[in-house]
Amino acid sequence: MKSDISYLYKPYLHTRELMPENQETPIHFLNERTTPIEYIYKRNHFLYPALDSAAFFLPVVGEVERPMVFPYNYIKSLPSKTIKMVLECAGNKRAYFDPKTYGEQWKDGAISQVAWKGVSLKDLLYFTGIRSTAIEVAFEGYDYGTRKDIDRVFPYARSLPLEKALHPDTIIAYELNSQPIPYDHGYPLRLVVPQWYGMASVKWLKEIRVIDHKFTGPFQAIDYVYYPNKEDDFGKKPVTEIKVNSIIQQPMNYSVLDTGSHSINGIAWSGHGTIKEVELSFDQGLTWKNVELYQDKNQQHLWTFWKYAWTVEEKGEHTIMCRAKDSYGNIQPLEAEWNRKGYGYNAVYIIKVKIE
Ligand code: MTE
Ligand code: MO
Repeated sequence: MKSDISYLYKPYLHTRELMPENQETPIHFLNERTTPIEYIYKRNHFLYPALDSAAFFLPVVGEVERPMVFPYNYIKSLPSKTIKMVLECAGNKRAYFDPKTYGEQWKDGAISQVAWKGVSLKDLLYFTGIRSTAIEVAFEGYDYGTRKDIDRVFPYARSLPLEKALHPDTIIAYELNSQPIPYDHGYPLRLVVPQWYGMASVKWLKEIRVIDHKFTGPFQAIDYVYYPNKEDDFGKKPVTEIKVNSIIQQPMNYSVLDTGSHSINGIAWSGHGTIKEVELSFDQGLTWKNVELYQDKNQQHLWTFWKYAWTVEEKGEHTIMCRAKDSYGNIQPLEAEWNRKGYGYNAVYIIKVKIE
């Protein structure tokens, strides 16, 4: 009799750093539409913050008509919105940049697909009103720390231009995958900004401040900026929307396979529109074959699963390339746009397999 030992087989997060905690989703081994909470990647700049009861009262201040403090329970009583979306770190795939760039050497797993429930930020700002002087909204988290290039203790904080802050899908979330947001993902209240890389979605919200100037905290003015040059800051641009991207989940890079038929499958995503096409090339990019896409009716903010049935008889090494195209015509380039801090890597995904 065969006994079922499948319970022994399960993936784990892949640790890149422990303090602060930075861990990848085991993305090659998951096919759920919603990443289970224990497999959601973690990206932290500081140690976890200590929270007290003040964390259940969210102040909205600055260039507003009526500064207010919103209690957690009151926020939960307002009309809610659920947003299912890709959460991807801007540093995802940094390890593939050539020349190498400093920072966490993320491979493919600084990405998850999650469901948030919360209140549109614009609904809270409706209560406070906004002065005509306002140009941005700044968000501060409870976590803080120091680092060598900055001579003060500073919190994790970022801003959004007014237009993005007022978008109905920009929410103050209190649930993740139908439960209160776990502590490590931003309990009790978290800003959630679909379509933008993860750095925009500030965890452990302490304060929201409407401001009449450009926010210049380190996580806005120094980090999360594309610097195209090695030495100078010429041509710098802020990191915002998620670029069109894809991975082959299976087979794994450098695996050894039998001749015959194999399923090649993976995911593709974009912060700009939806995925329109995923293509594979078996001849170094000379010709491309369309693969089958598996999409929901409302594919907005979600990744697309794709699959291709590959039959191979020729033994030896094979290169498989994968690229996605979104509804705005953005397509993954052969070479990623190199930048000093290693953000937004989205070159064509390439694996090699050996057929024996
Ligand atoms: N918010 C706070 N307060 N502190 C942080 O370090 N990291 C940001 C963002 N929000 C961060 C934060 C970055 S860079 C990413 S990619 C996401 O949170 C990661 O969210 P997660 O840890 O829930 O996956
Ligand atoms: Mo990130």
